[in-house]
Amino acid sequence: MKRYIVHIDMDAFFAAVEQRDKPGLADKPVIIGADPKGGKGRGVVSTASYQARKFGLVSAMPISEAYRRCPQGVYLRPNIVRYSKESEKIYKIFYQFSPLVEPVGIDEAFLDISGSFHIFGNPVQTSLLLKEKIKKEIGLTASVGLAPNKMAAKIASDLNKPDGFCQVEQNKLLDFLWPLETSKLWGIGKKTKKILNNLGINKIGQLASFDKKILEEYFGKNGLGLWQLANGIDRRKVEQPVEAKSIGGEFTFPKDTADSCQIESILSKLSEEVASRLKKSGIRAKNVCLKIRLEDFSTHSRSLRLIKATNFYDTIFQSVKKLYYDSGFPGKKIRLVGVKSEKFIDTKIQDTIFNEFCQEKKEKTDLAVENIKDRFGQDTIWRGGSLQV
Ligand code: TTP
Ligand code: MG
Repeated sequence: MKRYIVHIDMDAFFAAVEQRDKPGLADKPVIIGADPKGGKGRGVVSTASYQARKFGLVSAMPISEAYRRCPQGVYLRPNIVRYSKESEKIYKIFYQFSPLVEPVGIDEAFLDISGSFHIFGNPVQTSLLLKEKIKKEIGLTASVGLAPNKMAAKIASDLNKPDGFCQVEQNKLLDFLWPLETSKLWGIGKKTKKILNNLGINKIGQLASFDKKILEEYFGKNGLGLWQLANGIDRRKVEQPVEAKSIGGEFTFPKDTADSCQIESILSKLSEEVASRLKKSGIRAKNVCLKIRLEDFSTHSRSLRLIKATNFYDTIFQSVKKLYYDSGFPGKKIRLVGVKSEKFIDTKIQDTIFNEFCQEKKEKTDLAVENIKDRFGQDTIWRGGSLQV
């Protein structure tokens, strides 16, 4: 059966929501990200409206550089909660067009419409209707790629942004791919691109006609994968969501710090968040990980395998504290810390420690704290360990 895969990606998503909601911003260069503080701010650009992109602004650019390039821009802090709510509404529309939706990000998904396009007409009409519905009901524009596979659909959605549409038909797939730079292909980052360039490969067409064996020598089994993609072969299915593989959070200090009190306090808050999300998801984690970014931007991670899976704040906090003090970084200035839990098991599966009295007590305390927060707000109750900052 012929496959029709749609890749849809909202245009300048965070900025577009602000432009829609705040009067007077529609035609302005709008930058969402850290506070530029008159050019002295730290942090990066989350996204820039298409008007701001004319000044060369892109995601992940230091906010100070963005300010230098576009001081007249409107700089706003991100409001993730609002964007997530919009994302939920947008995803509801996706599901009206196919049950087979693979979320890629807050503003981006694959839809397999092979079995559903008949309801709306043909695949092109379905894709255009999807775009139209989002514009009408949400007030935002999206760009859509329609192709026989995921790789080509993803490339196509990016080609005519913003408010773009691009169809790649099966019999024109190679004509579409081969003139493009190899970096357009999935999985080709800077490192791979450099090796390919050294082999004299710049365009996808050159990769497609290159000796498979030599590619395998350079890239192992990925070599064959790259060659297949270049030849338009991509049988990956649109995968419906699987459960999250990790739950975690990060914090960037306003000023790099070596103060262990401050660091512990943030680790405590992050551990609390992680424990709360684990409990709400009905899971426990076997691994706890600590991420540290030093002032020189080098990023380090440490992880601990717990004897018993947990969703207790105390266990998570004690574990990350231990990871921090064993890491060799106490005394060094830290820019960012993160706490992550992974390797989940369902809480319905009992293990011995879960029934032990002291663990039950800890769980009851955690639940009581959660209930107070849910009823009276996140800031109504704090743990002793979170109070130093
Ligand atoms: P993208 O879809 O990559 O970017 P975009 O929607 O802003 O622009 P485009 O029209 O090119 O699709 O990311 C979606 C949102 O994710 C984006 O609006 C802001 C956020 N984001 C970041 O916070 N940091 C980043 O580095 C990137 C790439 C995105
Ligand atoms: Mg987008």
